[in-house]
Amino acid sequence: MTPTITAFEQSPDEGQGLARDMRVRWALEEVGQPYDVRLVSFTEMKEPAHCALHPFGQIPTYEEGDLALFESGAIIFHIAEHHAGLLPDDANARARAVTWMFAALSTVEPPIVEREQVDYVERDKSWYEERLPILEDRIRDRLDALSHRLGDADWLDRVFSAGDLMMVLVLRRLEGTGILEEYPNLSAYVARGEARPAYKRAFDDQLAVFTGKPSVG
Ligand code: GTB
Repeated sequence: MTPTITAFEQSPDEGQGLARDMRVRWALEEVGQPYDVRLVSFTEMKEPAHCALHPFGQIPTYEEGDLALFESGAIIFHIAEHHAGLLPDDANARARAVTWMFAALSTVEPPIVEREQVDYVERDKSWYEERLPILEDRIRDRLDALSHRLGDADWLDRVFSAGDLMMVLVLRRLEGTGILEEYPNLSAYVARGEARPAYKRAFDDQLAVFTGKPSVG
C-alpha cells in the first residue's frame, strides 16, 4: 500500500530540505518505497481534519491503510522497522542505531531549534545580542562531543542508518550560522549524507513543490 505523507504547501525555506517532511521523504527513498504527498496550507494544518492526524496541527504525518502516524522520529522508526536498509540486522547494532535517532532528536536538535527560534522571536529584544552567544555555545557543547565521537568515521556506527539520516538533517538546520563549519568532520559527514542518491531524490522532490519543476529520475 502506498503511504501518503503531508508536507507544507508554503515553506519559509521554499524547499531547501529544512522542513521535517524531508526526513520522511529521505527515509522512504532509502528503502525504495514510493509515496504520495498531500500538501497542506497553514490554515488546513490547524483544522479538525488534519488535527485528527496530528494533534499539534503540524507536518509531517504518515498514513498507510488504517495506520496514521505523526512525529518524524516515530515515522522514520516505523519505516525502518518495516523495510530493509535503515536499521542493521544485528540486534545490538540496531539498538545503537535507534539510540542515535533519539540522540539526534532529543540531545542535538533542541539547542539548534532554540537558537533558530531566537532569530524568529527575539531578534528585536534588548537581550538578543547577549543571549545568542550563550545559545550558540550550547550547540558547540553538543557538536564538540559529536565530532569527537564521529572522529574520522563515515557514519556514527560503521554503516549508514536511520540514526545518521536523522543526525544529518538535524545538523543541516545549522545552515547559515557558521557553526557547523567549525567542525570539518561534521561538515564532511553532512556532505556525505547529502551525496546519497536517496537524499538527492528526496531533496529534489521537496524542492519541486516550490519550483513547479518535476524532479528528474
Ligand atoms: N516533533 C515534530 C516532528 O519531529 O515531526 C515537529 C514537527 C514540526 O515542527 N513541524 C513543523 C510545522 O508543522 C514543520 S518542520 N510547523 C507548523 C506549526 O507548528 O504550526 C519545522 C520547519 C519548517 C520550515 C523550516 N524552514 O523553512 O526553514 C524549518 C523547520
